[in-house]
Amino acid sequence: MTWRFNVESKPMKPGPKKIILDCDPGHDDAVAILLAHGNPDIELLAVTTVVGNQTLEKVTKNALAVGTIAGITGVPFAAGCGRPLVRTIETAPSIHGETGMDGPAQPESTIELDRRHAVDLIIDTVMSHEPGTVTLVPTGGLTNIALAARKEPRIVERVKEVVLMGGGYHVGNWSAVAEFNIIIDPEAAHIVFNERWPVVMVGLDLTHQALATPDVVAKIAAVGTGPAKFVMELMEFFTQTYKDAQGFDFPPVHDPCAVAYVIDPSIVTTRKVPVDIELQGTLTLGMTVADFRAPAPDDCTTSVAVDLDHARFWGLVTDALVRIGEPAVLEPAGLAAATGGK
Ligand SMILES: [Ca+2]
Repeated sequence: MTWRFNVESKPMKPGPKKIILDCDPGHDDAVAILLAHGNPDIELLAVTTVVGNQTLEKVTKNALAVGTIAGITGVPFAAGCGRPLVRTIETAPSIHGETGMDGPAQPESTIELDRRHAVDLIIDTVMSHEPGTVTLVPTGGLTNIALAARKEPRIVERVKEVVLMGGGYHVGNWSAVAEFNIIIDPEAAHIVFNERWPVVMVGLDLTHQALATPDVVAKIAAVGTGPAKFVMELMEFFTQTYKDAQGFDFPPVHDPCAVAYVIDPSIVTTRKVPVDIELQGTLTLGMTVADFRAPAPDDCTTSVAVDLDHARFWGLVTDALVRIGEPAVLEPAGLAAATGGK
């Protein structure tokens, strides 16, 4: 064998990480969209919506509003499934309000919805990119992702990994042991966790470390832009509902943790463990059952997020808001609406 060296070649700097954000905005989904858009190491290929925190119609309207506030252009937004695969619709007004994103006023969207179904947009996007280059980041129920895997099974080996917010290996938030995104469509979660693609579960164990503490909110306030003010108003509402409904002093901002992991995996410590979804339990439906017995089997494709670097995580969020700045697409009237006219 002859080794050839090219003295002029330099190590290639890896390009931005390509992601599809599948979400149900949702206060924390909104922050996830802003982080994905504002971070230079992420290329946002598509934003897709799924029933969850509120009805599909409401969360889709919210996604478009966030896209408008962030000044996102050239990224397709598409609506997906309006109900879970098997179960009836369950939404979360106690946390996210009647609109799904209560708190700040919303501007009229300047973004036109893509005409494709989200499932088709996900498939088209994955199939039209090089294998191993697209990461799926679901931050809602897994209905769209499960359906995409069933409709076009070839996406499973083409997707780089699925980094999802959902589940929890020792705590629930919608039952004693189940987390909202999983329990609202446990059959979809079962499909996603049992496919052969790598799955990183960014669950409550991790996201309950991502609290929007007063020092964090002060740093966001100091950014001083419309989008930053929008985030502050989201956090104001979220703080109150998390206090009233779940007894938190400061709200856990779940969804951007999954985006942060994609940006810089060193911010989130993970551990490889088999995870499966309970579909039969009378008390444990939707539980993400993690098997911590060591060693993990060689063919294990799932890992769970364990520890968050709180300061670096919120540093990423604040930095993204600084980079987004004051988007030009927001007319003064729209900005006034976006920030409650204050
Ligand atoms: Ca969500």
